[in-house]
Amino acid sequence: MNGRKPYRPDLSALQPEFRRIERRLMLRGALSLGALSLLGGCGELDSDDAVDCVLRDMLSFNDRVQAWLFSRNRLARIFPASAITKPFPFNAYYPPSEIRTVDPAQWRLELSGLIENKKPWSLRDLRALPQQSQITRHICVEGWSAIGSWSGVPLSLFLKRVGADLRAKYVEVKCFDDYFTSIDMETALHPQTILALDYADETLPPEYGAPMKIRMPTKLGYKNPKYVSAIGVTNTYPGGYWENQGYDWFGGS
Ligand SMILES: Nc1nc2c(c(=O)[nH]1)N[C@H]1C(S)=C(S)[C@@H](COP(=O)(O)O)O[C@H]1N2
Ligand SMILES: [Mo]
Repeated sequence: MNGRKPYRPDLSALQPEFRRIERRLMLRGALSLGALSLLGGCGELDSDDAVDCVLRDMLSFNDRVQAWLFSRNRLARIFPASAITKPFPFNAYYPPSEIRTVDPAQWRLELSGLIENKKPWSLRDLRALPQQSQITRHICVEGWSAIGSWSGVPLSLFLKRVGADLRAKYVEVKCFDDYFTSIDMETALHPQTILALDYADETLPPEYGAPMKIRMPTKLGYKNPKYVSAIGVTNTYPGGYWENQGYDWFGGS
């Protein structure tokens, strides 16, 4: 494993600032953050725990606002081939020497949850569906972005094909390197969300998630799972590898 520390928002650092805002709001006779904390079920703002609770509520409020602003019809920017970043960077929660691979002939995409036909899919099955290409920008919260070219099966088409409940809240994704993430149904059905099988017109290589990654240019890097092994449709919040360590769940880009 590498020594990278998981990202946790340092809420304690916000405490003094938070208290100041609280005081100012009260001076102006506005609804105080203390009142807000009671509304949100955080208890009275007399302890640091309660302040922490309100700050956490705000993070989840932020998730809801992002979801509300998101539109299935708003497309991420498309770039010309000349803009492609070469070489495209590799990133994972481990170094390249620990990249895991599978035999493409053995690989299956497992399906679970609110899906009528849970028959596992082979790569051949996926290649037989209509494919779509995109040249888009991938943005990683660690401070880099890169433009790449992917193609594969639109996830919306796939979900309809297998009889997924499209009114469900979440699509969860599991990976064979033990990574996992989950997205809102709205993003799953976005026209630029694809089950990517190719990178730069070649079979997706191991470093970028072979044999299949889910590419969604409307979401940050950590929401774009590589090495995908299973997809589930559910109404129970599934979380994610980085999301459970403090990254925001919606993760729009
Ligand atoms: N299975 C898996 N998917 C993953 C990760 C991972 O560690 N494992 N890292 C995420 C992060 S933080 C980033 S920035 C991108 C990197 O994708 P790339 O190697 O194609 O640049 O993969 C995402 N998907
Ligand atoms: Mo990332």
